[in-house]
Amino acid sequence: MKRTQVGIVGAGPAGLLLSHLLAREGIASVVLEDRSRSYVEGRIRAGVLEHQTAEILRTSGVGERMDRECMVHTSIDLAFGGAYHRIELERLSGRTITVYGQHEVVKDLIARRLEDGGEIVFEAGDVALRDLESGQPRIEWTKDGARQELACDLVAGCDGYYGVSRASIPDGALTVYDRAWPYAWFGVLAEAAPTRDDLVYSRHENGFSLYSMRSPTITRLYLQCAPDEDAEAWSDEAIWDELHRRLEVGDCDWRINEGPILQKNVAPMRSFVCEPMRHGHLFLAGDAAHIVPPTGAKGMNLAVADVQVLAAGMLRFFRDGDEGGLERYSDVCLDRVWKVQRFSAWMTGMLHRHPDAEPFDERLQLAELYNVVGSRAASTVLAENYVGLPLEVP
Ligand code: FAS
Ligand code: PHB
Repeated sequence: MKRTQVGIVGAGPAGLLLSHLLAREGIASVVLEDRSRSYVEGRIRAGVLEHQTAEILRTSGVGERMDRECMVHTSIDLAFGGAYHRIELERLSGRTITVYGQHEVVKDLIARRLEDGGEIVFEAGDVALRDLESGQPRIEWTKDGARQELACDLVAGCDGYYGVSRASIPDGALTVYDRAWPYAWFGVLAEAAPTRDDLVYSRHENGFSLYSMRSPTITRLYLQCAPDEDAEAWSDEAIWDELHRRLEVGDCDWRINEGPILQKNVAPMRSFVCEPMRHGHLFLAGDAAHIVPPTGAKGMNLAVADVQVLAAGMLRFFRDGDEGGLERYSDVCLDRVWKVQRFSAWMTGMLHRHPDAEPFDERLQLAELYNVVGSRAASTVLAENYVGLPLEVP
């Protein structure tokens, strides 16, 4: 039977970064991914890296292309009440954000792991976790018709919300907190040069909209829609009309560039946390343990924070035989997870049209937004959370 120190399920940002950080400390791992390499590298997801996400990529030696191709932003704009309102992130928090697609981070991490001789098994079907509570956990999968098996000391479940890892934990062992939001995001990726430097979050009477980007030639845009919206029912013309309507508000002299739509899809919005983020020798990280609505641009950043804590705990375990870091892993991560859940729910509640909102609720929502942009203290709270709260890795 194959053997390694850490079996990692999932080749998204969490699994790949964990494998990379462990390898830098001489700890062996095998990553098992059920999709193909091209699929995971082509999956368009997050776009905004917190300060320390960019830093850990840079300091761990996988930030070169990011530094060449990314866009560094010092502000974001909130559009509401017929006007634009700037939140000066760097002036208020001393930090900036890095705009660089998650799929680019995934490409960089895969390339580096393979360059370093790392093992990533793509198209690993029917992954199953065994003996998680014993001293000898195992992972099974099927590849090219043959059932494979891996013995490992520790298992990292980095396989996202729909993965097998959390589902492998016995009923009753987890406490789950779950909220489905009454709307979704209609995501559009367009071959159209961005025409504005900063991201725009717009609260409009028709619904929320977000203007973002991926490169000097690719714009990333979102429209609030119903959870069961059919993306294919929207013509390109209808999409652009609604984006212009919701984003080019008031006296703004700015127009979105139109261009070929490369991808469009509807992503449901959920807030989810499972506690604890560990069961026996299985450690959950990233979306496998928690989901946040994307309004705060936190999903991937939270996954990156988890695996920095997990890698440090695993290093103490393998190097010193000290389980202290692993024993505190869940508590340390959940402290941050709930702060980020709060921020993401606050941003979401403040900017989206709620189907059952009363007129009073809508005026309260506007008052919340005016309070944020009218108070240095309130806009500093937004800025500090948006660029990323300091991460203490024990
Ligand atoms: P991931 O889901 O990225 O990776 C998990 C990996 O495990 C995947 O490659 C999957 O194929 C694999 N896997 C799943 N089940 C498996 C199994 N049984 N066996 C083996 N492998 C398995 N965040 C933002 O900040 N901004 C956004 O705009 C944004 N948009 C999103 C849109 C969508 C549709 C989704 C689903 C999420 C979005 N997110 C966004 C959140 C997203 O970026 C996640 O937070 C981020 O991908 C988390 O990374 P991981 O935890 O590594 O999980
Ligand atoms: C993105 O660029 O995809 C993006 C940016 C900010 C968000 C969510 C998504 O809050």
